[in-house]
Amino acid sequence: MSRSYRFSHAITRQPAASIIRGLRAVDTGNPSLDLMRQHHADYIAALKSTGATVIELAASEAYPDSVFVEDTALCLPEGAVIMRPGAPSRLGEAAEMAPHLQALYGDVRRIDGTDSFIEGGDILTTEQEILIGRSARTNAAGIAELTAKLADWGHKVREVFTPPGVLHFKTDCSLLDGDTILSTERLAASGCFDRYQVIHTALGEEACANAIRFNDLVLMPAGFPKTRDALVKAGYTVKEIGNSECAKLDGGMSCLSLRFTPKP
Ligand code: CIR
Repeated sequence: MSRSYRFSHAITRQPAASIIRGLRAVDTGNPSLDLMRQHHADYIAALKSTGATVIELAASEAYPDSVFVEDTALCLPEGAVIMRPGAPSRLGEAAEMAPHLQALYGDVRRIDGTDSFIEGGDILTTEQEILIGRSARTNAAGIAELTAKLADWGHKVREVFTPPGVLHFKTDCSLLDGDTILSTERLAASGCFDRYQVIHTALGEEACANAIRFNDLVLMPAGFPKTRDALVKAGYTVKEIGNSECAKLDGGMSCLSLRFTPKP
């Protein structure tokens, strides 16, 4: 079926000038907005090159991290669920995404429990199940609420753990195809991917674990040659995208889009 990596649509949002106030675990300097815009354009061009429709939203200055649209929603074949980000400065971003998904989907639900926090970066959808990593941004109440809200769509949800000090579950892993995950060794060591084939990021290249399989392409951040070569050798068509500026804000390939095939 390949519903976890074949998509007709993506949504992106232009980086805002306020990105210099974006959240980061370690301050390695502010990103260059110009270079980030160039990388963002390359990213959108790569998505479009697969035949997908990309809905490009305008920058939202009120939300410095709003270029990282993935955290605002979970998009599935049956419908979409609006998240409730655990970062207070990002809470309002989710509501801003809702009307764009409502325009495309017949069923849009919301995480709305006041104790529930959950961000899309902690959710990995595979062909068989939805893995949700508990993290500093995603708590047990958020996972429980999402699990309940997905029940009638028939998805199997499995709670896993984001390693300490890692922003999101998908900071350390990506889906490559129906059976295969790209993962850092530290995350795979937790056993969460024991039922999958795993390709490890090369030692010292852990920062490229956040890639995306999008139709026939694997988009990965540029500058990680050993892992790139391993993916090419395994038969994937790899497209490298500059990520130096988003990386300063702990962002990678998955964060920059919502990927889905809407059901009206
Ligand atoms: C944040 O800390 O929320 C942003 N600076 C980075 C979000 C990255 N999103 C993602 O991994 N899905």
